[in-house]
Amino acid sequence: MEDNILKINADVRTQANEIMNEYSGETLARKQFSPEKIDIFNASHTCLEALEEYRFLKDTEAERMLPGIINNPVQQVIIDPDPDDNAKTQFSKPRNIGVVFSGGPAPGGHNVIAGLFDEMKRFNSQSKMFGFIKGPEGLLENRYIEITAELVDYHRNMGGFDMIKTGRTKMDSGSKMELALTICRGLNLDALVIIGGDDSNTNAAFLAQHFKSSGIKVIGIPKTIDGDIQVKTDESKVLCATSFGFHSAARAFAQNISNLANDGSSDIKYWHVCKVMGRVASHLTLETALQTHVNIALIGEELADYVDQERMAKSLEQGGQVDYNAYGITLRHLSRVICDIIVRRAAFGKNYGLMIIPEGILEFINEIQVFITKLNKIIADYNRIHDLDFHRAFPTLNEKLDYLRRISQGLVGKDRFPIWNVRDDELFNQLPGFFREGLLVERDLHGNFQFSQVKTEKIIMDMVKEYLDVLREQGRYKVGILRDDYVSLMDAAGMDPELFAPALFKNPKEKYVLVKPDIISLKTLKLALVNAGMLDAEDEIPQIFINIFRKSQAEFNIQTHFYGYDGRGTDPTCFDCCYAYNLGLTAFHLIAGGATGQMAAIINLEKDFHKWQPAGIPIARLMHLEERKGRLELVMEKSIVDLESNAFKVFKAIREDWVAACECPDRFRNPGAIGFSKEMEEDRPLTLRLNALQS
Ligand code: FBP
Repeated sequence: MEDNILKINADVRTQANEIMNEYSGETLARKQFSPEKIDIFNASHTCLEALEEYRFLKDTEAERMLPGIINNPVQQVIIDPDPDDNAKTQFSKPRNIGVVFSGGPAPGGHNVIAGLFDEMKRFNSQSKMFGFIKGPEGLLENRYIEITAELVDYHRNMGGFDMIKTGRTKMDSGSKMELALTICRGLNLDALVIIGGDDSNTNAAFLAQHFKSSGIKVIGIPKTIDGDIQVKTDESKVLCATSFGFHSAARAFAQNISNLANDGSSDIKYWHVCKVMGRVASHLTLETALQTHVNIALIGEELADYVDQERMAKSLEQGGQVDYNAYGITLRHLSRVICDIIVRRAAFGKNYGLMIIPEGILEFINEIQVFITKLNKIIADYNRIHDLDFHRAFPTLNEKLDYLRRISQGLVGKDRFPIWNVRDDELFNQLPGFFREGLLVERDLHGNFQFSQVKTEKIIMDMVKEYLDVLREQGRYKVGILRDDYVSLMDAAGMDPELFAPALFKNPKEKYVLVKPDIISLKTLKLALVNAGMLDAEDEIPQIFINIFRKSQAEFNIQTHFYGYDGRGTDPTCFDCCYAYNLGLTAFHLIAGGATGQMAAIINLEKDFHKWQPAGIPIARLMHLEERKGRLELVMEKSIVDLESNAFKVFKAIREDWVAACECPDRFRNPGAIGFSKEMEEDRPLTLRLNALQS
């Protein structure tokens, strides 16, 4: 290997490097693209106008902990036609602005910085921007770089957060906030912009409160591929339809899944099972399903609403009692729902397909949710009481299980009713080892359960496989054979297809014929032929019948895929480039207008670009108490899929078509690659477009 490298002469090496360093035309177009600015930002000055018609309830804990920002109104950025001298000074004074990425990467992040940078420099070329390295950790450790025009230009419209990296450090103590304040003061910052998800915007709110008297403004930016930052007022007016990054990630997942659809429906032997990121919420799954029309897409939020009607009816019939166990879906029942679709498709010759499972689905499955909540508390309590972290104290699964067992036996703590009882212990130990390990995985710094680390798809698909085996044994899982194929085969073998069809098939006249349920082996095949008088008991089964029987036998083969990190790192769609860039511009105008504790947002995101309206949303009004690390904490509320939304209702109404358990062809949709041209701006999340439809 080394020898070969040495043999390349310098000229070849230079030319080779040039070839390999060329950008594709697409990437060049992307780097040179200037996202359109919302018209307001072409004005020489803007001001902030309070929109009193947008109202939110106040959380009493938020009121107590964030008194300095709780009364912020929703503000829209509007043109100031006649700015006074003070306003002009506010805009043109040199500023120092700090910026930090926080949480998982999301496509478009670099454009937030670009928008903020361009606008800051437009008003004063002496202004400076500092980027803290590796997220809030850099802020606490005073690690930063000055962001230059070259750096910004290099990253325009490009994916990732690599310009200044990111991290998940939580601002969870007064001392950390004081340290952050000291560092921001040291840099003489006028403002700090936190580009992050719900937990990072929670950080932003607490920092805004803590920094209030210092005059340093703190502005949050709605970032996350999960799409779970959505803001509606009490009257359901949409202020922020989604976070930036959501569209790009969903489009990237959709493109990959659509490639699988091409492969899967060509070499028709696999069910492709795709786990898709998104933490608790299934927004990404819903969007990806709408983009690709996969055969099965599970929406966690819907499963939580599930009622086993059969069970309920039975219990009411028997004793007139409501059976509360009928509420909520179990893993077992979920696997039955999936099997039903697999079997129905197979009957039409489609023993293959595509399925999407949201990574957070476990949150909506009662029996598992109980474990997650209880284990959260046990781990958090242990960490609070002991010097050593739970996972260091009990590094192996067996040690962890042993600790749990001791809790259930009352040997740990003094609770008469331990949170982990003998029944929990028994049920938990019935789960496979890999899954127990997954449920015990370390929580992230914010106390979130790390869904991305659990092999959810494996536990579900193992149960599916098990039940399909049962159905196969019962003769209910079979591959339908195209009648024309059957006829050709019989003709070629010199047999009369019409004569034998009634003995072999339960639906001999249909376009897809299904071998009778009681024919599940060569033995039962022979029996059926003998009973029908087509064969003598001593005769061998003619090979043609064996071939037909084999064609009807259903193998269940799966390929599993995980889509997450790839979508987080994709280059942004044109929509996200524009959205994120305009969020950066908005952040500057909020700062110049004196706002703090606000999250920059674009109202009317679901509508055409010329209707976009920059605004600031009071973060404190989006906060509520939530169980984190085993106790209640004030955090920004995540939004989950609204089962009353148009997007979900459309999906629900259409999904049976996508199952395509009929003679029809599959309905897969190819959304195409994430391209880059001016026209692509109109390509925006389908969920947003559907939600904006008027009925
Ligand atoms: P954010 O909420 O920080 O935007 O991160 C989103 C996400 O990509 C989730 O979809 C996923 O569950 C999680 O991050 C994975 O986190 P990690 O990077 O720690 O593996």
